Parts: sequence; structure tokens; C-alpha cells
Amino acid sequence: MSVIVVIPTYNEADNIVPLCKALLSLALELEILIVDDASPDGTGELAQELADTECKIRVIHRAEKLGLGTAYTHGLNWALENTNANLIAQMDADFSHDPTSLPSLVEVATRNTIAVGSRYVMGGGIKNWGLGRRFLSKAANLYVRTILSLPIADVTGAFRCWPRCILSKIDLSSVQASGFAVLPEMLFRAKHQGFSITEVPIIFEERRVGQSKLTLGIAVESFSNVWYLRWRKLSRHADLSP
Ligand SMILES: Nc1nc2c(ncn2[C@@H]2O[C@H](COP(=O)(O)OP(=O)(O)OP(=O)(O)O)[C@@H](O)[C@H]2O)c(=O)[nH]1
Ligand SMILES: [Mg+2]
Repeated sequence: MSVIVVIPTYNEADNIVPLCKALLSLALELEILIVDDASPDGTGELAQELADTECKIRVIHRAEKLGLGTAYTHGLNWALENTNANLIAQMDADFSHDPTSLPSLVEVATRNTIAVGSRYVMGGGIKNWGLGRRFLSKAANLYVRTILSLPIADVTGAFRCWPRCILSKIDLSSVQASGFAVLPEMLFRAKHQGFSITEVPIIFEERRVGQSKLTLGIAVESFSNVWYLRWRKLSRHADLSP
């Protein structure tokens, strides 16, 4: 099974090279697609240098910071349209998602189900987060799960692996959110279309280096987007399927 891993980056100059090395050392038939939004710290140039010497690495350079949600949807769509990978994975660049966990997600996704890396199932967990951040994450998950009736413990994580045949049936161009809210939205759409979703335990670690990009605007979008999705689901004219 061939896999392409989509990685959005914004100011990840300290992480992108070691992450690509770690991924390419896995026993997987794997390619990497980096989606960089003109990172001021030179991540895009570093990624391009990697891509120039390693044909398994590609880079999409976007002209400005357009949000991690659109970076994911753009990259996932590009992978569908421009590669033949059987599985399309996604992960953050900051080592919060341990590259050595990717094979377990890949293994699950080969069974025609969306593999969702989960901190909140047996065997999963979080390292180096204070009580406040843990509480916020748990509360955000409970909020989204309840409003969208999603029977998934971790709907806000980005470490996932999609079978091509499932991802290609989700209309990525109609995904509404641009920030973190894309993450629950895509699961909501997949569930709504009847696809199987399986949670795979992961240990999530606080980013090693670099800065968080969470802003108030992104938080507000995450809060309000669930109501938009619920409203669309309830209103007769809305069809979330392609
Ligand atoms: N292309 C692109 N990538 C982004 C953007 N915002 C964030 N990212 C990337 O998306 C991933 C997740 O962002 P993080 O800043 O780590 O968000 P977080 O995990 O909630 O915050 P931390 O606590 O700092 O880890 C990382 O790989 C970022 O580099 C963006 O606007 N564009
Ligand atoms: Mg992070």
C-alpha cells in the first residue's frame, strides 16, 4: 500500500527536516507533501531543498498564511488529483504526532476505514500538557461531539489516515472552515456519508520547538462552525454529500 503524508507548515524550520527524515525511515512506501504558507522563518525554502534532493518529497508553496484547515484540504485534494497513493495521511509538523505511530494508522486504514489518531481512547494520551490545556481540549471535544452527535472520542486531532476511495467521495471544496474547525468538519461529513471511522490510540506530545499559531479568530471559528454544520444537517435543502 502506498501512502502520501500531507503536512501543513507555518514556521516549522526546526521541525521539518527531522520530521521528513523520521518519516522516510519508516518501513512504508511513503511520499510526503508539505503545504507551506510562505513561512517567514524559511520553512518553505528548507522544504524545497529537501524536495530538490529527494523525489519522495513535494512542496506546495502558498503565497500567504491561509490557515491550517485550508492547508490540509488543499494538500489532501492535491494528493488525490496528482498521485496514485492508496492511502492519504495527514499530520502536524511539530512532532506532536509521533511519526512512529503512522504505521499503526496506515495498518487500520487498509481495512477501508478512516483511521483517526486518538488521545482519548484506551492506550492514547497526552504528554507535557498542563491541566488548563487538557481541560480545554477535553471540553472542546465534548462540545463538538455533543452538538454534532459524533460518536468519536477525539474529533479535534489532525493525525489521520484516509483510504483514497473514501477521501475521494468527500467534497473537499465545500468544506466550510479554514482553521482547526476543518478537523471535526471532515469527520462530520464522513460520518454523515456513512463511512466507517476507527480510532487508533496515539500519545500526543506538546510541540518540541517553535510557536503555536492558535489565535482568537481560529478559536471563534471552531466554536461557531459546529453550529453551522448542525444547521445545514437539519435544514432540508442542505446536502453535505457531494
Ligand atoms: N500551511 C499552514 N500551516 C499551518 C498554519 N497554521 C498552522 N499550521 C501548521 O499546522 C500544524 C498545527 O499547528 P500548531 O501551531 O502546531 O497548532 P497546535 O498544535 O494547536 O498548537 P501547539 O500547541 O503550538 O502545537 C503545524 O504543522 C503548523 O505548522 C497555516 O496557516 N498554514
Ligand atoms: Mg501543534
